[in-house]
Amino acid sequence: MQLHEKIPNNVNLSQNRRLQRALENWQPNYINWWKEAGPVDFQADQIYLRTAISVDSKGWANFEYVKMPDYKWGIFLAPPEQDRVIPCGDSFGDPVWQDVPGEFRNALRRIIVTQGDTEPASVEQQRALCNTAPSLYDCRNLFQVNVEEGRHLWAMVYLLHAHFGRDGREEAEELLERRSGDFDKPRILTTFNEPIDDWLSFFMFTMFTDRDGKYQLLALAESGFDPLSRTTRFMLTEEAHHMFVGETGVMRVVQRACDLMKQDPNEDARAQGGMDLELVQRYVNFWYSSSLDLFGGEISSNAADYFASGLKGRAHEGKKFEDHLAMTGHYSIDVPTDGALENREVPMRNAMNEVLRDAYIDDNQRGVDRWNKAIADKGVDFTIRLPNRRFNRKMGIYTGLHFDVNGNPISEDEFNRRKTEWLPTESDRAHVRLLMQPVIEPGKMANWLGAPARGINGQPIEFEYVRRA
Ligand code: BYC
Ligand code: FE
Ligand code: FE
Repeated sequence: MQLHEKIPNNVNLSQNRRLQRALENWQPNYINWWKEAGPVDFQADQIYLRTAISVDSKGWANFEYVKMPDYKWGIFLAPPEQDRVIPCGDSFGDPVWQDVPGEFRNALRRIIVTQGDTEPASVEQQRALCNTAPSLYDCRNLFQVNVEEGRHLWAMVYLLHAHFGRDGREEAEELLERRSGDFDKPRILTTFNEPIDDWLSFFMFTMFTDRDGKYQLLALAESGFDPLSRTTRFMLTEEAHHMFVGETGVMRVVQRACDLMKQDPNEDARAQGGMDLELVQRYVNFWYSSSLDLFGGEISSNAADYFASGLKGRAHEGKKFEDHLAMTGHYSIDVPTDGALENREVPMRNAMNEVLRDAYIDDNQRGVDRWNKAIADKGVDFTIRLPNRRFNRKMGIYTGLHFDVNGNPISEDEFNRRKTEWLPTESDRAHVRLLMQPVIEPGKMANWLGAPARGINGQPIEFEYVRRA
Protein backbone atom coordinates (compact mmCIF):
# COMPACT_ATOMS: atom_id res chain seq x y z
CA MET A 1 0.00 0.00 0.00
CA GLN A 2 1.56 3.30 -1.07
CA LEU A 3 -0.62 5.89 0.60
CA HIS A 4 1.64 8.83 0.93
CA GLU A 5 2.62 9.23 -2.66
CA LYS A 6 1.24 11.90 -4.92
CA ILE A 7 -1.14 9.25 -6.22
CA PRO A 8 -2.06 6.84 -3.40
CA ASN A 9 -2.12 3.31 -4.79
CA ASN A 10 -1.75 -0.38 -4.16
CA VAL A 11 -0.32 -1.17 -7.59
CA ASN A 12 3.33 -0.42 -6.86
CA LEU A 13 3.25 2.67 -8.99
CA SER A 14 6.67 3.82 -7.80
CA GLN A 15 8.19 0.66 -9.34
CA ASN A 16 7.05 1.75 -12.78
CA ARG A 17 8.42 5.22 -13.37
CA ARG A 18 7.07 5.63 -16.88
CA LEU A 19 3.55 4.85 -15.80
CA GLN A 20 3.89 6.96 -12.68
CA ARG A 21 5.09 9.93 -14.72
CA ALA A 22 2.29 9.54 -17.25
CA LEU A 23 -0.33 9.48 -14.51
CA GLU A 24 1.30 12.38 -12.71
CA ASN A 25 1.04 14.32 -15.96
CA TRP A 26 -2.64 13.49 -16.21
CA GLN A 27 -3.31 14.44 -12.59
CA PRO A 28 -3.26 18.27 -12.98
CA ASN A 29 -5.60 17.98 -15.95
CA TYR A 30 -7.91 15.94 -13.80
CA ILE A 31 -7.84 18.59 -11.05
CA ASN A 32 -8.57 21.28 -13.63
CA TRP A 33 -11.49 19.24 -14.87
CA TRP A 34 -12.77 18.83 -11.29
CA LYS A 35 -12.57 22.58 -10.65
CA GLU A 36 -14.18 23.46 -13.94
CA ALA A 37 -16.85 20.76 -14.23
CA GLY A 38 -17.24 19.52 -10.66
CA PRO A 39 -19.42 21.03 -7.90
CA VAL A 40 -20.16 24.71 -8.63
CA ASP A 41 -19.60 25.73 -5.02
CA PHE A 42 -18.16 24.48 -1.70
CA GLN A 43 -14.76 23.76 -3.27
CA ALA A 44 -12.99 25.73 -0.52
CA ASP A 45 -15.08 24.29 2.31
CA GLN A 46 -14.39 21.43 4.68
CA ILE A 47 -16.48 18.34 3.86
CA TYR A 48 -16.74 15.31 6.14
CA LEU A 49 -15.73 12.61 3.66
CA ARG A 50 -14.49 9.06 3.75
CA THR A 51 -11.36 8.17 1.82
CA ALA A 52 -10.27 4.65 0.93
CA ILE A 53 -6.95 3.90 2.60
CA SER A 54 -6.85 0.18 1.96
CA VAL A 55 -8.85 -2.46 0.15
CA ASP A 56 -9.83 -4.58 3.15
CA SER A 57 -13.19 -4.13 4.84
CA LYS A 58 -11.77 -1.63 7.36
CA GLY A 59 -10.19 0.45 4.63
CA TRP A 60 -13.32 2.52 4.43
CA ALA A 61 -13.48 3.61 8.06
CA ASN A 62 -11.39 6.68 7.37
CA PHE A 63 -13.52 9.84 7.77
CA GLU A 64 -12.17 13.36 8.01
CA TYR A 65 -12.81 16.93 6.96
CA VAL A 66 -11.26 17.63 3.59
CA LYS A 67 -11.50 20.24 0.87
CA MET A 68 -12.70 18.48 -2.24
CA PRO A 69 -9.86 19.55 -4.57
CA ASP A 70 -7.45 18.07 -1.95
CA TYR A 71 -9.25 14.72 -1.84
CA LYS A 72 -6.86 11.75 -2.12
CA TRP A 73 -7.98 10.09 -5.33
CA GLY A 74 -6.13 6.82 -5.42
CA ILE A 75 -5.71 3.70 -7.52
CA PHE A 76 -6.90 0.60 -5.70
CA LEU A 77 -7.39 -2.89 -7.03
CA ALA A 78 -8.97 -5.71 -5.05
CA PRO A 79 -6.36 -8.32 -4.02
CA PRO A 80 -5.50 -10.85 -6.74
CA GLU A 81 -7.25 -14.19 -6.57
CA GLN A 82 -4.78 -17.10 -6.59
CA ASP A 83 -4.84 -19.12 -9.82
CA ARG A 84 -7.88 -17.30 -11.13
CA VAL A 85 -9.21 -18.66 -14.43
CA ILE A 86 -11.34 -17.09 -17.14
CA PRO A 87 -14.87 -17.45 -15.77
CA CYS A 88 -16.83 -17.76 -19.02
CA GLY A 89 -16.80 -17.88 -22.79
CA ASP A 90 -14.68 -19.75 -25.32
CA SER A 91 -11.55 -19.66 -23.13
CA PHE A 92 -13.38 -20.74 -20.00
CA GLY A 93 -10.93 -22.29 -17.51
CA ASP A 94 -7.74 -20.87 -19.03
CA PRO A 95 -5.57 -18.69 -16.79
CA VAL A 96 -6.73 -15.06 -16.72
CA TRP A 97 -4.79 -12.45 -18.69
CA GLN A 98 -2.59 -9.94 -16.90
CA ASP A 99 -1.99 -8.15 -20.20
CA VAL A 100 -4.42 -7.26 -22.94
CA PRO A 101 -4.68 -10.00 -25.58
CA GLY A 102 -4.05 -8.38 -28.96
CA GLU A 103 -7.19 -9.74 -30.58
CA PHE A 104 -9.43 -8.19 -27.91
CA ARG A 105 -7.61 -4.91 -27.56
CA ASN A 106 -10.17 -2.75 -29.37
CA ALA A 107 -13.18 -4.26 -27.69
CA LEU A 108 -11.60 -4.00 -24.28
CA ARG A 109 -10.53 -0.43 -24.79
CA ARG A 110 -14.03 0.44 -25.84
CA ILE A 111 -15.59 -1.17 -22.75
CA ILE A 112 -13.14 0.61 -20.45
CA VAL A 113 -13.65 3.97 -22.15
CA THR A 114 -17.44 3.60 -22.01
CA GLN A 115 -17.31 2.71 -18.33
CA GLY A 116 -14.84 5.52 -17.62
CA ASP A 117 -16.93 8.08 -19.49
CA THR A 118 -19.96 7.64 -17.24
CA GLU A 119 -18.03 8.53 -14.08
CA PRO A 120 -17.07 12.16 -14.80
CA ALA A 121 -20.36 12.53 -16.69
CA SER A 122 -22.33 11.96 -13.50
CA VAL A 123 -20.25 14.54 -11.61
CA GLU A 124 -20.99 17.06 -14.37
CA GLN A 125 -24.68 16.25 -14.33
CA GLN A 126 -24.83 16.84 -10.58
CA ARG A 127 -22.63 19.89 -10.34
CA ALA A 128 -25.28 22.50 -9.53
CA LEU A 129 -27.16 20.46 -6.95
CA CYS A 130 -25.04 21.66 -4.00
CA ASN A 131 -26.72 25.07 -4.28
CA THR A 132 -30.09 23.59 -3.37
CA ALA A 133 -29.16 20.81 -0.94
CA PRO A 134 -32.10 19.93 1.32
CA SER A 135 -29.74 19.46 4.31
CA LEU A 136 -26.05 19.40 5.19
CA TYR A 137 -26.31 15.63 5.54
CA ASP A 138 -27.53 15.33 1.94
CA CYS A 139 -25.02 17.87 0.67
CA ARG A 140 -22.22 15.76 2.14
CA ASN A 141 -23.63 12.59 0.59
CA LEU A 142 -23.73 14.28 -2.81
CA PHE A 143 -20.06 15.21 -2.49
CA GLN A 144 -19.15 11.71 -1.30
CA VAL A 145 -20.76 10.26 -4.39
CA ASN A 146 -19.01 12.87 -6.58
CA VAL A 147 -15.50 12.25 -5.26
CA GLU A 148 -15.96 8.49 -5.59
CA GLU A 149 -17.16 8.83 -9.17
CA GLY A 150 -14.00 10.85 -9.66
CA ARG A 151 -12.02 7.92 -8.25
CA HIS A 152 -13.84 5.57 -10.62
CA LEU A 153 -12.55 7.69 -13.48
CA TRP A 154 -9.04 7.25 -12.02
CA ALA A 155 -9.62 3.50 -11.93
CA MET A 156 -10.35 3.36 -15.68
CA VAL A 157 -7.62 5.85 -16.55
CA TYR A 158 -5.13 3.67 -14.71
CA LEU A 159 -6.09 0.72 -16.93
CA LEU A 160 -5.84 2.86 -20.06
CA HIS A 161 -2.40 4.19 -19.11
CA ALA A 162 -1.03 0.89 -17.85
CA HIS A 163 -2.25 -1.34 -20.66
CA PHE A 164 -3.06 0.63 -23.81
CA GLY A 165 0.04 2.73 -24.45
CA ARG A 166 -0.36 5.86 -26.47
CA ASP A 167 -3.98 5.23 -27.48
CA GLY A 168 -4.78 4.76 -23.82
CA ARG A 169 -3.23 8.10 -22.89
CA GLU A 170 -5.18 9.80 -25.65
CA GLU A 171 -8.42 8.22 -24.47
CA ALA A 172 -7.63 9.39 -20.93
CA GLU A 173 -7.33 12.98 -22.17
CA GLU A 174 -10.58 12.70 -24.09
CA LEU A 175 -12.34 11.49 -20.98
CA LEU A 176 -11.64 14.95 -19.55
CA GLU A 177 -12.74 16.74 -22.72
CA ARG A 178 -16.22 15.38 -23.33
CA ARG A 179 -18.96 17.06 -21.27
CA SER A 180 -22.38 15.87 -20.23
CA GLY A 181 -25.06 17.41 -22.44
CA ASP A 182 -22.53 19.20 -24.66
CA PHE A 183 -23.72 19.59 -28.23
CA ASP A 184 -20.32 18.98 -29.85
CA LYS A 185 -18.64 16.65 -27.36
CA PRO A 186 -21.33 14.84 -25.41
CA ARG A 187 -20.78 11.93 -23.06
CA ILE A 188 -21.10 8.52 -24.72
CA LEU A 189 -24.28 7.02 -23.26
CA THR A 190 -27.62 8.81 -23.49
CA THR A 191 -28.67 8.84 -19.83
CA PHE A 192 -25.43 10.60 -18.92
CA ASN A 193 -26.43 13.58 -20.99
CA GLU A 194 -29.75 14.09 -19.18
CA PRO A 195 -29.70 17.05 -16.81
CA ILE A 196 -29.99 16.30 -13.08
CA ASP A 197 -30.99 19.66 -11.77
CA ASP A 198 -33.20 18.77 -8.86
CA TRP A 199 -32.77 16.51 -5.86
CA LEU A 200 -35.60 14.15 -6.71
CA SER A 201 -33.81 13.42 -9.98
CA PHE A 202 -30.56 12.97 -8.04
CA PHE A 203 -32.16 10.38 -5.76
CA MET A 204 -33.71 8.63 -8.78
CA PHE A 205 -30.37 8.67 -10.58
CA THR A 206 -28.45 7.18 -7.65
CA MET A 207 -31.20 4.57 -7.18
CA PHE A 208 -31.59 3.52 -10.82
CA THR A 209 -28.57 4.70 -12.80
CA ASP A 210 -25.89 3.95 -10.23
CA ARG A 211 -27.47 0.52 -10.04
CA ASP A 212 -26.78 0.05 -13.75
CA GLY A 213 -23.24 0.85 -12.66
CA LYS A 214 -23.42 -1.93 -10.10
CA TYR A 215 -24.56 -4.48 -12.67
CA GLN A 216 -22.10 -3.43 -15.36
CA LEU A 217 -19.34 -3.62 -12.74
CA LEU A 218 -20.53 -7.06 -11.65
CA ALA A 219 -20.31 -8.17 -15.28
CA LEU A 220 -16.83 -6.66 -15.66
CA ALA A 221 -15.73 -8.23 -12.37
CA GLU A 222 -16.11 -11.54 -14.27
CA SER A 223 -13.72 -10.38 -16.97
CA GLY A 224 -10.84 -12.60 -18.02
CA PHE A 225 -8.71 -9.45 -18.11
CA ASP A 226 -7.69 -9.64 -14.49
CA PRO A 227 -6.75 -5.98 -13.85
CA LEU A 228 -10.26 -4.99 -14.99
CA SER A 229 -11.83 -7.59 -12.75
CA ARG A 230 -9.82 -6.49 -9.74
CA THR A 231 -10.45 -2.79 -10.21
CA THR A 232 -14.20 -3.23 -10.69
CA ARG A 233 -14.42 -5.46 -7.62
CA PHE A 234 -13.10 -2.63 -5.51
CA MET A 235 -15.37 -0.07 -7.22
CA LEU A 236 -18.37 -2.18 -6.24
CA THR A 237 -17.67 -1.53 -2.56
CA GLU A 238 -18.07 2.21 -3.24
CA GLU A 239 -21.15 1.72 -5.41
CA ALA A 240 -23.12 0.35 -2.47
CA HIS A 241 -23.14 3.76 -0.78
CA HIS A 242 -24.37 5.47 -3.95
CA MET A 243 -27.40 3.23 -4.11
CA PHE A 244 -27.95 3.72 -0.40
CA VAL A 245 -28.16 7.46 -1.06
CA GLY A 246 -30.71 6.88 -3.83
CA GLU A 247 -32.88 4.31 -2.14
CA THR A 248 -33.04 6.06 1.23
CA GLY A 249 -33.43 9.44 -0.50
CA VAL A 250 -36.58 8.35 -2.33
CA MET A 251 -37.68 6.55 0.84
CA ARG A 252 -37.50 9.81 2.80
CA VAL A 253 -39.41 11.65 0.04
CA VAL A 254 -42.29 9.15 0.12
CA GLN A 255 -42.38 8.98 3.93
CA ARG A 256 -42.58 12.76 4.08
CA ALA A 257 -45.29 12.75 1.38
CA CYS A 258 -47.36 10.39 3.54
CA ASP A 259 -46.94 12.62 6.62
CA LEU A 260 -47.92 15.72 4.64
CA MET A 261 -50.98 13.95 3.20
CA LYS A 262 -52.24 13.42 6.70
CA GLN A 263 -51.88 17.12 7.48
CA ASP A 264 -53.94 18.15 4.48
CA PRO A 265 -57.74 18.20 4.36
CA ASN A 266 -57.60 16.76 0.82
CA GLU A 267 -54.67 14.43 1.52
CA ASP A 268 -52.69 16.55 -0.93
CA ALA A 269 -48.96 16.43 -0.16
CA ARG A 270 -48.27 18.93 -2.92
CA ALA A 271 -50.53 21.52 -1.32
CA GLN A 272 -48.45 21.12 1.85
CA GLY A 273 -45.19 21.86 0.05
CA GLY A 274 -44.21 18.24 -0.50
CA MET A 275 -43.84 15.91 -3.44
CA ASP A 276 -46.97 13.85 -4.00
CA LEU A 277 -46.68 10.12 -4.64
CA GLU A 278 -48.09 10.39 -8.17
CA LEU A 279 -45.27 12.79 -9.04
CA VAL A 280 -42.72 10.44 -7.49
CA GLN A 281 -44.15 7.60 -9.61
CA ARG A 282 -43.70 9.64 -12.79
CA TYR A 283 -40.05 10.33 -11.89
CA VAL A 284 -39.59 6.62 -11.25
CA ASN A 285 -41.03 5.87 -14.69
CA PHE A 286 -38.65 8.30 -16.36
CA TRP A 287 -35.38 7.40 -14.63
CA TYR A 288 -36.01 3.68 -14.55
CA SER A 289 -36.81 3.45 -18.26
CA SER A 290 -33.86 5.66 -19.11
CA SER A 291 -31.55 3.46 -17.02
CA LEU A 292 -32.88 0.27 -18.66
CA ASP A 293 -31.52 1.66 -21.94
CA LEU A 294 -28.01 1.53 -20.53
CA PHE A 295 -27.90 -2.25 -20.83
CA GLY A 296 -27.82 -2.02 -24.63
CA GLY A 297 -29.89 -3.98 -27.14
CA GLU A 298 -31.91 -7.05 -26.15
CA ILE A 299 -30.41 -9.00 -29.01
CA SER A 300 -26.81 -7.99 -29.31
CA SER A 301 -23.90 -9.42 -31.24
CA ASN A 302 -21.59 -7.10 -29.26
CA ALA A 303 -22.78 -8.73 -26.06
CA ALA A 304 -22.27 -12.18 -27.58
CA ASP A 305 -18.73 -11.26 -28.62
CA TYR A 306 -17.87 -9.83 -25.20
CA PHE A 307 -19.09 -13.01 -23.53
CA ALA A 308 -17.42 -15.34 -26.02
CA SER A 309 -14.10 -13.54 -25.61
CA GLY A 310 -14.38 -13.64 -21.83
CA LEU A 311 -14.25 -9.85 -21.56
CA LYS A 312 -17.57 -9.57 -19.75
CA GLY A 313 -19.55 -12.20 -17.87
CA ARG A 314 -22.94 -12.33 -16.23
CA ALA A 315 -23.48 -10.94 -12.73
CA HIS A 316 -22.14 -13.56 -10.29
CA GLU A 317 -21.11 -15.84 -13.16
CA GLY A 318 -19.43 -18.32 -10.83
CA LYS A 319 -22.16 -18.55 -8.20
CA LYS A 320 -25.37 -18.25 -10.19
CA PHE A 321 -24.69 -20.19 -13.39
CA GLU A 322 -23.60 -23.69 -14.22
CA ASP A 323 -23.02 -23.54 -17.94
CA HIS A 324 -20.28 -20.95 -18.44
CA LEU A 325 -20.05 -21.49 -22.17
CA ALA A 326 -23.69 -20.69 -22.99
CA MET A 327 -23.25 -22.21 -26.43
CA THR A 328 -26.50 -24.12 -26.48
CA GLY A 329 -29.17 -22.40 -24.39
CA HIS A 330 -31.84 -20.03 -25.62
CA TYR A 331 -33.55 -17.08 -24.06
CA SER A 332 -37.10 -16.08 -24.82
CA ILE A 333 -37.69 -12.46 -25.75
CA ASP A 334 -40.90 -10.68 -26.80
CA VAL A 335 -39.97 -9.21 -30.14
CA PRO A 336 -42.22 -6.58 -31.76
CA THR A 337 -43.54 -7.70 -35.14
CA ASP A 338 -46.21 -5.76 -37.03
CA GLY A 339 -47.64 -4.01 -34.00
CA ALA A 340 -47.80 -7.18 -31.89
CA LEU A 341 -45.31 -9.02 -29.73
CA GLU A 342 -43.96 -12.35 -30.84
CA ASN A 343 -42.12 -14.59 -28.45
CA ARG A 344 -38.81 -15.65 -29.93
CA GLU A 345 -36.03 -17.93 -28.76
CA VAL A 346 -32.73 -16.09 -29.02
CA PRO A 347 -29.35 -17.85 -28.70
CA MET A 348 -28.23 -17.29 -25.11
CA ARG A 349 -25.02 -15.46 -25.92
CA ASN A 350 -26.89 -12.87 -27.95
CA ALA A 351 -29.22 -12.25 -25.02
CA MET A 352 -26.55 -11.44 -22.43
CA ASN A 353 -27.63 -7.80 -22.14
CA GLU A 354 -31.13 -9.01 -21.36
CA VAL A 355 -29.88 -11.51 -18.78
CA LEU A 356 -28.05 -8.70 -16.99
CA ARG A 357 -31.10 -6.44 -17.30
CA ASP A 358 -33.23 -9.14 -15.63
CA ALA A 359 -30.95 -9.24 -12.60
CA TYR A 360 -31.03 -5.44 -12.48
CA ILE A 361 -34.82 -5.34 -12.60
CA ASP A 362 -35.12 -7.81 -9.69
CA ASP A 363 -32.67 -5.77 -7.63
CA ASN A 364 -34.70 -2.60 -8.23
CA GLN A 365 -37.92 -4.35 -7.31
CA ARG A 366 -36.49 -5.25 -3.90
CA GLY A 367 -35.84 -1.54 -3.23
CA VAL A 368 -39.29 -0.52 -4.47
CA ASP A 369 -40.85 -3.15 -2.17
CA ARG A 370 -39.14 -1.45 0.77
CA TRP A 371 -40.62 1.91 -0.28
CA ASN A 372 -44.05 0.33 -0.53
CA LYS A 373 -43.72 -1.22 2.90
CA ALA A 374 -42.87 2.23 4.32
CA ILE A 375 -45.95 3.71 2.61
CA ALA A 376 -48.16 0.94 4.02
CA ASP A 377 -46.62 1.45 7.48
CA LYS A 378 -47.78 5.05 7.29
CA GLY A 379 -51.31 3.81 6.62
CA VAL A 380 -51.42 5.20 3.09
CA ASP A 381 -52.96 3.23 0.25
CA PHE A 382 -50.54 3.65 -2.66
CA THR A 383 -48.17 1.33 -4.46
CA ILE A 384 -45.15 2.46 -6.44
CA ARG A 385 -44.66 0.28 -9.50
CA LEU A 386 -41.77 -0.22 -11.86
CA PRO A 387 -43.13 0.19 -15.38
CA ASN A 388 -42.77 -2.69 -17.81
CA ARG A 389 -39.35 -2.93 -19.44
CA ARG A 390 -40.80 -1.96 -22.82
CA PHE A 391 -42.14 1.38 -21.60
CA ASN A 392 -40.50 4.54 -22.98
CA ARG A 393 -37.38 2.87 -24.33
CA LYS A 394 -34.94 4.74 -26.56
CA MET A 395 -32.51 1.88 -27.13
CA GLY A 396 -33.04 -1.68 -28.31
CA ILE A 397 -35.90 -3.48 -30.04
CA TYR A 398 -38.71 -1.43 -28.43
CA THR A 399 -37.33 1.90 -29.66
CA GLY A 400 -39.71 3.98 -31.74
CA LEU A 401 -42.71 1.90 -30.66
CA HIS A 402 -45.19 2.80 -27.95
CA PHE A 403 -46.21 0.84 -24.89
CA ASP A 404 -48.20 1.64 -21.79
CA VAL A 405 -46.64 1.14 -18.35
CA ASN A 406 -47.91 -2.46 -18.38
CA GLY A 407 -46.06 -3.14 -21.60
CA ASN A 408 -49.12 -3.33 -23.88
CA PRO A 409 -48.51 -2.00 -27.38
CA ILE A 410 -50.44 1.23 -27.98
CA SER A 411 -50.58 3.78 -30.78
CA GLU A 412 -48.40 6.84 -30.85
CA ASP A 413 -51.55 8.97 -30.48
CA GLU A 414 -52.60 7.15 -27.35
CA PHE A 415 -49.09 7.42 -25.92
CA ASN A 416 -49.03 11.15 -26.53
CA ARG A 417 -52.50 11.55 -25.08
CA ARG A 418 -51.60 9.69 -21.88
CA LYS A 419 -47.97 10.75 -21.53
CA THR A 420 -48.76 13.17 -18.72
CA GLU A 421 -50.10 10.29 -16.60
CA TRP A 422 -46.81 8.47 -16.90
CA LEU A 423 -43.91 10.86 -17.29
CA PRO A 424 -42.97 14.04 -15.38
CA THR A 425 -45.04 16.94 -16.65
CA GLU A 426 -44.04 20.58 -16.99
CA SER A 427 -46.08 21.29 -13.90
CA ASP A 428 -44.34 18.48 -11.96
CA ARG A 429 -40.98 19.88 -12.90
CA ALA A 430 -42.00 23.43 -12.03
CA HIS A 431 -43.28 22.27 -8.64
CA VAL A 432 -40.08 20.34 -7.91
CA ARG A 433 -38.00 23.34 -8.98
CA LEU A 434 -39.96 25.55 -6.62
CA LEU A 435 -39.13 23.25 -3.71
CA MET A 436 -35.40 23.36 -4.40
CA GLN A 437 -34.32 25.82 -1.68
CA PRO A 438 -31.10 25.26 0.21
CA VAL A 439 -31.24 24.27 3.88
CA ILE A 440 -27.93 24.94 5.58
CA GLU A 441 -28.74 24.79 9.29
CA PRO A 442 -27.20 21.59 10.74
CA GLY A 443 -29.86 18.95 11.42
CA LYS A 444 -32.63 20.74 9.54
CA MET A 445 -34.35 19.11 6.54
CA ALA A 446 -36.24 20.71 3.68
CA ASN A 447 -40.00 20.47 4.18
CA TRP A 448 -40.43 17.97 1.33
CA LEU A 449 -37.93 15.49 2.75
CA GLY A 450 -38.00 13.25 5.84
CA ALA A 451 -35.01 12.97 8.16
CA PRO A 452 -32.64 10.05 7.64
CA ALA A 453 -32.78 7.18 10.13
CA ARG A 454 -29.25 7.95 11.31
CA GLY A 455 -26.23 10.10 10.53
CA ILE A 456 -23.01 9.19 8.75
CA ASN A 457 -20.27 7.19 10.50
CA GLY A 458 -22.11 7.17 13.82
CA GLN A 459 -22.37 10.97 13.88
CA PRO A 460 -25.69 12.58 14.85
CA ILE A 461 -27.99 13.88 12.12
CA GLU A 462 -27.33 17.47 13.28
CA PHE A 463 -23.57 17.03 12.82
CA GLU A 464 -21.90 19.76 10.78
CA TYR A 465 -21.20 17.58 7.74
CA VAL A 466 -20.24 20.60 5.67
CA ARG A 467 -18.20 23.37 7.27
CA ARG A 468 -18.26 26.65 5.42
CA ALA A 469 -14.85 28.32 5.23
N1 BYC B 1 -26.54 5.11 -25.36
O1 BYC B 1 -25.23 -4.26 -29.04
P1 BYC B 1 -25.76 -3.02 -28.46
C1 BYC B 1 -22.01 3.67 -14.20
C2 BYC B 1 -24.61 1.63 -28.69
S1 BYC B 1 -23.15 3.09 -15.34
C3 BYC B 1 -25.84 5.30 -26.51
O2 BYC B 1 -27.18 -2.85 -28.32
P2 BYC B 1 -23.83 -3.29 -26.40
C4 BYC B 1 -22.35 4.87 -13.43
C5 BYC B 1 -23.52 0.60 -28.62
O3 BYC B 1 -22.30 1.16 -28.17
C6 BYC B 1 -22.35 1.70 -16.15
N2 BYC B 1 -25.38 4.31 -27.28
O4 BYC B 1 -25.12 -2.69 -27.05
C7 BYC B 1 -23.66 5.10 -13.01
C8 BYC B 1 -23.48 0.06 -30.05
O5 BYC B 1 -22.74 0.93 -30.89
P3 BYC B 1 -22.10 0.37 -32.27
C9 BYC B 1 -21.50 2.08 -17.33
C10 BYC B 1 -25.61 3.03 -26.87
O6 BYC B 1 -22.66 -2.78 -27.13
C11 BYC B 1 -23.98 6.26 -12.32
C12 BYC B 1 -24.92 0.15 -30.48
O7 BYC B 1 -25.54 1.11 -29.64
N3 BYC B 1 -20.75 0.98 -17.80
O8 BYC B 1 -20.99 3.09 -14.04
O9 BYC B 1 -23.95 -4.73 -26.13
C13 BYC B 1 -22.98 7.17 -12.02
C14 BYC B 1 -25.62 -1.18 -30.37
O10 BYC B 1 -25.15 -1.81 -29.24
C15 BYC B 1 -26.32 2.75 -25.69
C16 BYC B 1 -20.94 0.35 -18.98
O11 BYC B 1 -21.77 0.73 -19.76
C17 BYC B 1 -26.81 3.84 -24.93
N4 BYC B 1 -27.51 3.68 -23.79
O12 BYC B 1 -24.01 -2.67 -24.94
C18 BYC B 1 -21.68 6.94 -12.44
C19 BYC B 1 -20.07 -0.85 -19.25
N5 BYC B 1 -26.41 1.40 -25.58
O13 BYC B 1 -21.28 -0.84 -31.90
C20 BYC B 1 -21.36 5.80 -13.13
C21 BYC B 1 -19.38 -0.81 -20.56
C22 BYC B 1 -25.80 0.87 -26.63
O14 BYC B 1 -23.23 0.04 -33.17
N6 BYC B 1 -20.29 -0.74 -21.68
N7 BYC B 1 -25.30 1.84 -27.42
O15 BYC B 1 -21.26 1.56 -32.73
C23 BYC B 1 -20.81 -1.84 -22.29
O16 BYC B 1 -20.56 -2.95 -21.85
C24 BYC B 1 -21.68 -1.67 -23.50
O17 BYC B 1 -21.16 -0.64 -24.26
C25 BYC B 1 -23.17 -1.35 -23.22
C26 BYC B 1 -23.90 -1.42 -24.58
C27 BYC B 1 -23.74 -2.31 -22.20
C28 BYC B 1 -23.37 0.07 -22.72
FE1 FE C 1 -19.03 4.92 -10.56
FE1 FE D 1 -21.83 5.28 -8.54
